Amino acid sequence: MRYLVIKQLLRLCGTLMVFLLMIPVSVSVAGLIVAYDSHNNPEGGLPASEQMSGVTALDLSRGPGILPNTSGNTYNSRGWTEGSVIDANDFLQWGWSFSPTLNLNLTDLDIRYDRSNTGPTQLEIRLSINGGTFATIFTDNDISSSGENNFDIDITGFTNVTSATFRLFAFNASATTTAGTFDIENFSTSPSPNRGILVNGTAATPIPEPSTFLLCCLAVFGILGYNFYRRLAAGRRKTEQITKQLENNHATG
Ligand SMILES: [Ca+2]
Ligand SMILES: [Ca+2]
Ligand SMILES: [Ca+2]
Ligand SMILES: [Ca+2]
Repeated sequence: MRYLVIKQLLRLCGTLMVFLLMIPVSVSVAGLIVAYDSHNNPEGGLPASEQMSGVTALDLSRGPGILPNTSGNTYNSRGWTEGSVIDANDFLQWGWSFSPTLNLNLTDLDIRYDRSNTGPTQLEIRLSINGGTFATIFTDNDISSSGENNFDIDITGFTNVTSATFRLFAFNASATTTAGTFDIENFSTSPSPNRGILVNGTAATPIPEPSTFLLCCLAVFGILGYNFYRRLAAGRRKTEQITKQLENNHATG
């Protein structure tokens, strides 16, 4: 009976070892990749306020066709085209130039903005990953002059990202002078009062050491158990031999 229980335990050990070997070597962790705390910055680029460990963030910056608007507290710009299509030079830009993790997968973009009464009424956000061509990820044909939140813009189609450049092209302003402005505003509530742009995603990280430790423990337990099982089996065979011998002696005696 004891011999059968040990045999079953050894089988279980083997199954557990195979199961642990099948566990993937990394796990996905959801998180913030870059975020920007919107401040007026007449000098130009605004560094990211937060970035995922190891990521080299790009500044929030302006294309050559727009200018900083010096009034107000937020990242405000003027000089947006009055045309009904985008001007290739009138954009805001953000993102990151390097990520050490090859398995960085994007999930969503959160952004809050507004415009002045004569500011641009339409916009388009485009994204380029790993130095590739820009793809449109979001359009807004009615920019609110009192401010609007745009949560969870879907960017799940962008995977294995090492670098990313977002460009927001605003257009269809009714004045390109100081009056026609567009600015990034911080969210007043969730996801954070100190962020106006957030890019989220998942990163693959190595699985922690405990699985390796467990595997070693199981291997040691398996070897010890196997030796014990062999000794027990040998003892059992010896007992059977002696019993058989005694029975033979009794039969011939
Ligand atoms: Ca312009
Ligand atoms: Ca504003
Ligand atoms: Ca809108
Ligand atoms: Ca979000």
